[in-house]
Amino acid sequence: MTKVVEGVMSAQGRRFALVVGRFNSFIVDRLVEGALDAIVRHGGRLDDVTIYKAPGGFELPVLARRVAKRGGVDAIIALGAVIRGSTPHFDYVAGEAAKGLAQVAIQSDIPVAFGVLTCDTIEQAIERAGTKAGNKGWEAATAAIEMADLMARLPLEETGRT
Ligand code: INI
Repeated sequence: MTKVVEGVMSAQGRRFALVVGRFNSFIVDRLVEGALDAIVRHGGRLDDVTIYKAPGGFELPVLARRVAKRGGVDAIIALGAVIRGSTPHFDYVAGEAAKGLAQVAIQSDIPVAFGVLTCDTIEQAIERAGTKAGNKGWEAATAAIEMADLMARLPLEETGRT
């Protein structure tokens, strides 16, 4: 029989950190609401969630790295909104946020869910922050919940590797 290992969608007893870029806060605040709602609806407790706020998306990787290094969290949920302007600034901020957050997850062994909107227009961001296209904060939180459970099923001690 083939063995399948996957996480279940339960946040019960799990500790989460939200690392949040304050830039475009009118959008990002909706993502935070969505993420907290997803955690609670999956059995998690608001007391087990800490929200860390940075100026913008560019700062999220270093903040997530510090949070991961301090320990005590089962998954990190990165939330932000990068909206394209008339210069290439967008590409640098969005690119560094995505690359940096992926690096933090790989290096720290703590799942980092990517709930950073990268949109061409404010309308696209609004659509993804609790309106037509759902709430990407909610989606990121569900990925974090699943990954936290999955990682708990894969303890390093079993193999002795680090
Ligand atoms: N930060 C964002 O999170 N979203 C944006 O759309 C954005 N734009 O467009 O400039 C943005 N810039 C700030 C950036 O993240 C840093 O905070 C800033 O460059 C200081 O390091």
